Amino acid sequence: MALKLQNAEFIKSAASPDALIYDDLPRIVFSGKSNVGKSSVINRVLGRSNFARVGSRPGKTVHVNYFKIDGRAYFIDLPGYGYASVSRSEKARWSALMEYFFENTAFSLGVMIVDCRHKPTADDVTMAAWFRDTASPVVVIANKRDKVKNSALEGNIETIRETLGLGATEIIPFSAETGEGKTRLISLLEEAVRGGAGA
Ligand SMILES: Nc1nc2c(ncn2[C@@H]2O[C@H](COP(=O)(O)OP(=O)(O)OP(=O)(O)O)[C@@H](O)[C@H]2O)c(=O)[nH]1
Ligand SMILES: [Mg+2]
Repeated sequence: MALKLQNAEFIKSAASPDALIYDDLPRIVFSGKSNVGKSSVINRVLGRSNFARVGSRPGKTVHVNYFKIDGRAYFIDLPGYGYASVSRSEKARWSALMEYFFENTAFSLGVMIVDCRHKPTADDVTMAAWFRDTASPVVVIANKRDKVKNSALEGNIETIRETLGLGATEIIPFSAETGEGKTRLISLLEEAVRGGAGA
């Protein structure tokens, strides 16, 4: 049965490990640096204009946001990283929460979002390694593709692949603005949910 992506509800924002959700529903995890477009990608996939909030103050909240999709899966919007003016204590809180999350959370699909225009940052490289260590399936979204010339696309995708050490991991050129890449991402999301629980 197709996943009714419009049927999405916000469940909660978890600020600490004890607030993370561990039940039987499959989990799909969205991660990327602050302002890369995590919320915009989720909104595009759900066909909603501002459901996962598109941030006006990037990097401000260190929360793990849970959305329940069609009563069948969670989309998890992880807190962004790499925002320069975040305080040292907030950065420490981010690291502790993310370390706990990645060590204790099994998921059906990791959706790692990077900026199609730029070489991935050192933080992106760390995040890619965390995903790799989980051994869960991962797809990389090269977002903001609308801002990249066609002639530069292939080279940028290759740079992303090499910098993150992705091997054969799929990279989808994506635009939350135009919807490019959405059909492919949705088919991977459907497959992940059909595949069952996070474990
Ligand atoms: N041109 C273009 N702009 C985009 C795209 N995706 C996101 N944006 C813009 O990038 C900015 C950040 O988007 P968000 O979705 O809030 O990014 P985020 O990763 O959720 O940010 P945080 O939650 O603060 O970490 C917004 O101004 C979006 O409109 C895209 O594909 N193309
Ligand atoms: Mg966001």
